[in-house]
Amino acid sequence: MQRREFLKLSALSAGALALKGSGPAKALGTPWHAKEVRSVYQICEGCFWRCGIVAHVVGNRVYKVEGYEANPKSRGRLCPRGQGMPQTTYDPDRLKRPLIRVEGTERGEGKYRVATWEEALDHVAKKMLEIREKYGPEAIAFFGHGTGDTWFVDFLPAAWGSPNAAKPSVAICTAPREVASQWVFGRPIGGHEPVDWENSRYIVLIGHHIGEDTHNTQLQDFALALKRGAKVVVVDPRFSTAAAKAHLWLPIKPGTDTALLLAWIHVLIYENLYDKDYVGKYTTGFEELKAHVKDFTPEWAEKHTEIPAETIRQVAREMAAHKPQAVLPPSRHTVWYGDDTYRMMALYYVNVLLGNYGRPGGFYIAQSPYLEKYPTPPLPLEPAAGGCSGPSGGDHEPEGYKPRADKGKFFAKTTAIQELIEPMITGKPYPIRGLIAYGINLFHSIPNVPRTKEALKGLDLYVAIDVLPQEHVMWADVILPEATYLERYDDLVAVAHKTPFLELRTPAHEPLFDTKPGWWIARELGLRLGLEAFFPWKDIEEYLNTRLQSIGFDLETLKGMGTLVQKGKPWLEDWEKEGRLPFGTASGKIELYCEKFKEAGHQPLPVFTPPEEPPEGHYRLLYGRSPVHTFARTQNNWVLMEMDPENEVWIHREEAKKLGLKNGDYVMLVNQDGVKEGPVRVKATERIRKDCVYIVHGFGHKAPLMKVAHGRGASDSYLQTRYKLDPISGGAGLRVNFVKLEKAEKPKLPALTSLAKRPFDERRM
Ligand SMILES: Nc1nc2c(c(=O)[nH]1)N[C@H]1C(S)=C(S)[C@@H](COP(=O)(O)OP(=O)(O)OC[C@H]3O[C@@H](n4cnc5c(=O)[nH]c(N)nc54)[C@H](O)[C@@H]3O)O[C@H]1N2
Ligand SMILES: Nc1nc2c(c(=O)[nH]1)N[C@H]1C(S)=C(S)[C@@H](COP(=O)(O)OP(=O)(O)OC[C@H]3O[C@@H](n4cnc5c(=O)[nH]c(N)nc54)[C@H](O)[C@@H]3O)O[C@H]1N2
Ligand code: SF4
Ligand SMILES: [Mo]
Repeated sequence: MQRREFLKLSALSAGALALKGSGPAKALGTPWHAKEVRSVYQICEGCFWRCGIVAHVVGNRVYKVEGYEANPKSRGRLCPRGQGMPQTTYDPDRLKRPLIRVEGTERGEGKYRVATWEEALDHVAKKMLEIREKYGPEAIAFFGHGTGDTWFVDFLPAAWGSPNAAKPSVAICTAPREVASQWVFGRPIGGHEPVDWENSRYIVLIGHHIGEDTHNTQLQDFALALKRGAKVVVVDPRFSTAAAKAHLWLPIKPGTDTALLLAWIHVLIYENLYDKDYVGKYTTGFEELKAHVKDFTPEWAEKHTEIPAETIRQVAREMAAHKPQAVLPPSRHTVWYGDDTYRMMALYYVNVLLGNYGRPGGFYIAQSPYLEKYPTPPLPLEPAAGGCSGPSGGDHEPEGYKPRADKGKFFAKTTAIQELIEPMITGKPYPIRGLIAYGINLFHSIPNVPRTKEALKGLDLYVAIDVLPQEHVMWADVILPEATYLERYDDLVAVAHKTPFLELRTPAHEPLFDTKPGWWIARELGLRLGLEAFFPWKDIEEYLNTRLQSIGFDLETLKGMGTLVQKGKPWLEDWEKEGRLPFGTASGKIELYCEKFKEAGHQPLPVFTPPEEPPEGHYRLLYGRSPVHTFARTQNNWVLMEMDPENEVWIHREEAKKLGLKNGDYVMLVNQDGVKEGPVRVKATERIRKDCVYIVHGFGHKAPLMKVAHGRGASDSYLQTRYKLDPISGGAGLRVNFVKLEKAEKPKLPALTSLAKRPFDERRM
């Protein structure tokens, strides 16, 4: 490693790792930079782009992480979050030992005693078995997110026999785009959006705020496309970072994108601008679509979207002029207004009319790398949580097992995490009495927090497996502190991509304190639950090695290379050479009309429903990302907080003036149900429409033990007491909440610098 490079970075991270402040004076040993530096291949856990990284370690400290050149997710670079993430491991506030809630105290009081792992796991297992005895295995729900969720939401519930396993990254994120993609193309979009940025000449972003949404290589690709001269159009009620780079910004009225997309379909078809050969060869249902959009003229769309008809027409013509190298990438967070599957269908149809799916400059065809599971006896249930599949027929329901508690509420097979809260309260359709929460932020990720709190209060068992004393964690009966990403192995990560690949997480050092990796916790729990047949491996290295042997590989070799890239088949051409098409739909083609939706009582073609208007004096609450934070998981990381210490509420300058507010003032946000959040700083700007306000998600922590995060900014989640269920995908539309602004005092908070300097004391609880 280059010493200069190392020092450059360590100037940032050595400070971050609180080297100087580690307690009372100690005799000076060998300086860290004179010791042996080890380097291991790791995977960043800063977000779910999951960049391959190299961690440089001295003793029990990672001093530097860098992007791994050979890894397709990072290509040698990291986003700022990835650079700052190691601080999580050395956060003085992190969870350090298993904790059991003090007997006689209520959930939410936050009174705990330290326990051994033995005692904590025995306690959890005993309670789980009692619940199963009384109500059946389905009465325990498993919620989780993160690289380790494979153990807790995929494997353990399937072995245990509960179909109630769910991730917020589905029903509160990707469900509409995945379900629509399954029905239109018979393929998923998947974790890595298969957009061929490299060859794209005309890019239309709907919402999708790349630049604030900083998925590493996606942002790199977007920047390179701009550099190559691709034209960019951004449709957003807010002048986002991407809009600032675009050739055209369309400040659409929130919630009316489907009208815009239908009008684009209209222009492409009725002005004969679409790719006729492509449509003829690869699609079914074109005539139905054509008839459907007959009246959806740009003039019709103008009334709803407030975008001039001429502009709508002009963009459609420009897209067509660049086809097939014109693309409308799907955004990721697609749960907006409750009719989101239709919006995503319409978005895919525009792409198809441009002839870009499976063609350079459009979408490539992503494939998963090949790898076998570790051999175990057949699991009683199929893992349910990742369920993003569209076709809803044939749910796998083996005899003796109940269907998921949200079944029948919507059309697709997707698990709707927010719909599993209700049975915890009402006992309907059957009781859910226990919850295992792994790496999910119950109060920041699931809408209607009061309801979630009510549900937690009534449970017989609530276990949190986490790394931080987040508010919801301090409600649990038993808190199991996981080792952080840098300290553990996880299962192999298999990424569907243009070049499918596998990546490995190797521990950089031993877990600090009395923390344990997720695989160990899951296995120890499994053994106590009588599930030993499903955990036949003795440790994780044996498990990983056996899986790798299924592709003629082994763990030692992968440890030395981190990422294993396979060959893909990205273009339609590649498939046609083999005499087949990649579409997994019933017809084997791209479907522009969905018979199955019709049979189920939905519309077979995308329809537009105008959104509800804000009540008098209220604004629609929009939300998004900060480039240096991830959800509500990074606000206790002072390295990142130094760059962005609080969120702001964006409001149009004229609206602010009307309310007597100026830049830098503080307000409370009060939602339609009277819930108050804040105080939060005002950003009066021309960069947003007058009918909405905007905040970054993830702030407004109410967890006193998270000393850096506590009390800074406002939470969008607490203001989302309402959501609108997408009846097809089960997605929870969150943009149906309204707020007004009330003047408030600037909060008095300790300076961040004073918090950053706290010692990292290994003895603290
Ligand atoms: N730095 C960072 N990056 C992240 C994440 C993170 O936490 N931090 N999270 C990652 C994850 S999991 C996800 S899902 C993605 C989310 O990021 P995206 O998928 O890009 O999210 P969107 O919801 O499409 O984008 C939010 C934008 O939508 C705009 N918007 C609001 N309402 C409307 C509307 O009605 N119409 C239109 N056209 N636009 C509207 C908002 O003003 C905002 O600019 O980000 C990913 N990247
Ligand atoms: N209001 C609102 N809700 C949203 C969104 C929004 O924008 N606004 N976004 C939605 C989207 S797109 C998504 S993908 C989801 C994300 O949903 P989550 O993944 O639930 O979001 P986070 O806030 O990152 O919460 C992660 C939790 O895992 C813990 N954690 C971090 N690292 C580890 C680890 O290594 N091990 C363990 N065991 N725990 C760990 C954190 O302390 C935290 O408690 O949220 C969705 N919900
Ligand atoms: S995009 Fe950033 S935070 Fe996400 S995995 Fe990559 S480096 Fe980490
Ligand atoms: Mo997401």
